[in-house]
Amino acid sequence: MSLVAPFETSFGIQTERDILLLKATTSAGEGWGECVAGEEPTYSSEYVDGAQHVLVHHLLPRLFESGSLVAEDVARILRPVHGHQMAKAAIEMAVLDAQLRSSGESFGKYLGAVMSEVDCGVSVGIHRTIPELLQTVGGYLDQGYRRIKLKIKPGWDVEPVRAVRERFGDVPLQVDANTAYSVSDAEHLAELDAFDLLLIEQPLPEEEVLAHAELARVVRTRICLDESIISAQAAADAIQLGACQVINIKPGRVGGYLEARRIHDVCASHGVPVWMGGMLETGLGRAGNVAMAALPNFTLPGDTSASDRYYHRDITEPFVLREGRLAVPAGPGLGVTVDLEFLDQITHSVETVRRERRAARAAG
Ligand code: SMG
Ligand code: MG
Repeated sequence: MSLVAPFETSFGIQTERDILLLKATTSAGEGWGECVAGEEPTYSSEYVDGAQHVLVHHLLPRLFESGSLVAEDVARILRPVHGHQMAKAAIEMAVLDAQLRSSGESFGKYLGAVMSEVDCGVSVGIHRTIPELLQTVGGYLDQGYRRIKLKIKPGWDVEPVRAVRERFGDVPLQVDANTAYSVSDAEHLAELDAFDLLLIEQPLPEEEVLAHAELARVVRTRICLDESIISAQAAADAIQLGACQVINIKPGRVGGYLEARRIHDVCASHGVPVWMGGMLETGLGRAGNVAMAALPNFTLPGDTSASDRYYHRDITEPFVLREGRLAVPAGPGLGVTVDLEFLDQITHSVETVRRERRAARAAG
């Protein structure tokens, strides 16, 4: 799917998403999962073709071998396979959707949502010039977004932040470096303290958790971790080390909505606020993310933007921004309907993986 506008981060420019969807056909009914891995392994080590491979050859066979299961079993069954959180998350999401569609419960209700709509922010990519950036930010503010996140990298940080502050006053503002700095940049990053940012997201490489704690002693602005937080254990460790004061939760990055909820709970118990990240999801992933963003410790606006921020046409009914908020779907499961005709038009390939019947296996 083509993006409505190119999205540049410190690791490259994206103009489209090659999207891997997973449809689970279970005894309870059907459910959908969206794999958030990108085309290239640049945000993390996962990428969409690799995710498809590991799903087909390593994850789904294990799932099928385990016999009858519920969504709450998926992570444990897949644990022997290391990593591949985005692929695992897609399976768990599809199984959970099938389960909840059949029981009539919404994702929000199941996860523990306490709000019927959520405050939305928008993530603004690196632009060629500051006037172009200001035009984009102004357009999003006119649409009602409640928080702006600027992507930064060395050479595109203090000046764009200053320009946005000067033009748009005290709009809630934060930055995301996607690991582009090193701890020796601490003094430079501290220059951002002058702009009263909500947070600085993932300034250093994901494995450099201790260096984030060191950075936090030099920079006054709160440090938020994204790429580093791959599990609830990683979240607990990072908090204890003083490496972050805020956490960005992305279900895909941590193996699914159930682990994401554990991170929410760990953070809540430590008084650490969280917010919902985004991976340019379609209406499917957006539905799950918006539901999760309605949990009580999601106290900062998320990268849960409206469908038209990403795609001219979504594969579900579009999510529309109203007064800077999106409504949490209330219907069973994800609560959105896939436009199968449109999906069919934009689908490049379909691969079906079936559970082998025991008789067939016995017959060789
Ligand atoms: O979904 O609105 C969105 C994108 C939010 O900036 C965003 N995501 O590191 O937080 C992040 C990036 C990673 C996605 S790059 C494809
Ligand atoms: Mg990020």
